[in-house]
Amino acid sequence: MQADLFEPSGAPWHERLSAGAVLLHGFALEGEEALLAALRTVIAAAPFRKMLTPGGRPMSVATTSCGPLGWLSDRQGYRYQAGDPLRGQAPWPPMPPVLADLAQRAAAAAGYPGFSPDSCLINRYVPGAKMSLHQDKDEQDFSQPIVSLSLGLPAIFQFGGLARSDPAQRYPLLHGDMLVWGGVDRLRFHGILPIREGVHPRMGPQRINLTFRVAG
Ligand code: MD6
Ligand code: FE
Repeated sequence: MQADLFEPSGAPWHERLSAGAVLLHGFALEGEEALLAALRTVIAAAPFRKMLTPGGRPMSVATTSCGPLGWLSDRQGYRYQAGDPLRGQAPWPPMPPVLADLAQRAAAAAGYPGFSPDSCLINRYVPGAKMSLHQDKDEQDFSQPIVSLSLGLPAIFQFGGLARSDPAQRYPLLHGDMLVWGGVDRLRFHGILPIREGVHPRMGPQRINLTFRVAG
């Protein structure tokens, strides 16, 4: 247990970033083993692959998904799809209950009760990989939040405004942190700065981010 992530009471520290966004420090550390085992199952079934941006360039992160809908990017654009093109349009692996339950509990802790994701996008970053400023706007229903789980190497999260040119605040995201956002912040631009070199004691030289969504 990393005591410095917790208040003296032992309670995980919930940090409100804005009206609709809450950073739940260390929220996923309890039950970490089951969570990582579930993640390994998903990755073994549907391996990470590098998708192409609509412009035709490979993304610097490698991606897979679980749940009824998976997220895709290619020259046709971004979308959610029930079949995995890498595996002959086979269904994406089911979302492990331990992951769905964690996402639901995080959403509730952040003020979004009843969250029931139908998609979990999994991104793997090696040192140097990044995520440029973007909006998450491929989902059908913006009344539902997005719940993100960070594992492995630390990242700097950029939290911008509703216009790409708005100034962005920066927050570190550490192993076990969860970020929940929705409401008035649902369409804010955000991104991840290039991951710094390092080796995480549990995850090795990588960062894995899971984002849970109601996509369909
Ligand atoms: C990442 N996250 O943390 C990328 N999107 O690697 C996202 O793009 C993201 O963390 C929407 C909500 C939370 C997120
Ligand atoms: Fe995003």
